[in-house]
Amino acid sequence: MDHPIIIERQDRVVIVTLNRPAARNALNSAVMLTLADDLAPLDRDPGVGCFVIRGSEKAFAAGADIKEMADKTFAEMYTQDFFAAWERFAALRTPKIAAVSGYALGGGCELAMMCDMIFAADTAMFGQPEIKLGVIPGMGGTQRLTKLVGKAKAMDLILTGRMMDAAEAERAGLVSRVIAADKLMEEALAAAQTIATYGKTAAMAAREAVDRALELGLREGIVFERRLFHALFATSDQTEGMAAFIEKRPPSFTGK
Ligand code: CO8
Repeated sequence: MDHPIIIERQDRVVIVTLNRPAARNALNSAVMLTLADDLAPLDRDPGVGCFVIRGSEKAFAAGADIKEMADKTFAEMYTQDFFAAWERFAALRTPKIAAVSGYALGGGCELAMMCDMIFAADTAMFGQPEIKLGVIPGMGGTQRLTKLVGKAKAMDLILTGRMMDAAEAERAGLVSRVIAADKLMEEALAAAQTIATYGKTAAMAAREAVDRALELGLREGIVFERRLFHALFATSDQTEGMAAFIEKRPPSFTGK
């Protein structure tokens, strides 16, 4: 059996390719557990500054694996806490970019939303079609999509099961950039490489602070941000970054 994901390294960037193209990258337990297990040590590696998650040209991922789920009972789903391991992927602290080409449906859209940014090819199609299968999103879709695009669009997508294209997804605020399909990886890698040149401590703190905006009230969020900002003055990257600016030279960050 092919490995469910392929991991490649380009300097400080790790490219993760979902590798079930014949099944439109349907997200089965093997994909979930391999992603969580294989990315955990890379997340802790100071030499890794950014992840790029991609699928195939046709499908980023067409959702949870319906064939794997179809015969499960409530008791099996509940006692196994089916899909709880996705939280381990969402909790990775290294910045992660989803490079979405083709379908990002159901769990595929939810996986993209677990990333910090979504870069969409102009071929990308997003949707939460679970209602058509007699269920609802189960990997965070009702929560993350609503936080990201608001109730109006989230209800529309989740209740009708329709797809939205990349342009609509960008207008809705789900997607950071829409890119010609043949330039998607080039642009995603360039952004990942830029992020990876910065200090990993600052990059982790930045994404953690932005994420908190989805969970905290404004006052607590601003205090959380300010405390992290203060804490970064304990890093040599702060000394280096500010000295480099004053000395008019490029900084050299170490993540320390
Ligand atoms: N699961 C399993 N197999 C899939 C899936 C899937 N989600 N999507 C596609 N496949 C398989 C097809 O069965 C087909 O297999 P085979 O060749 O053996 O017949 C193969 O991939 C190719 O698929 P198509 O021929 O349909 O390819 P098309 O290019 O014509 O269409 C689509 C692509 C539009 C993506 C279409 O395949 C489709 O609609 N797929 C299903 C999309 C969907 O409903 N996704 C939601 C899944 S449910 C979900 O994600 C819930 C998440 C939360 C669960 C949490 C549990 C706790």
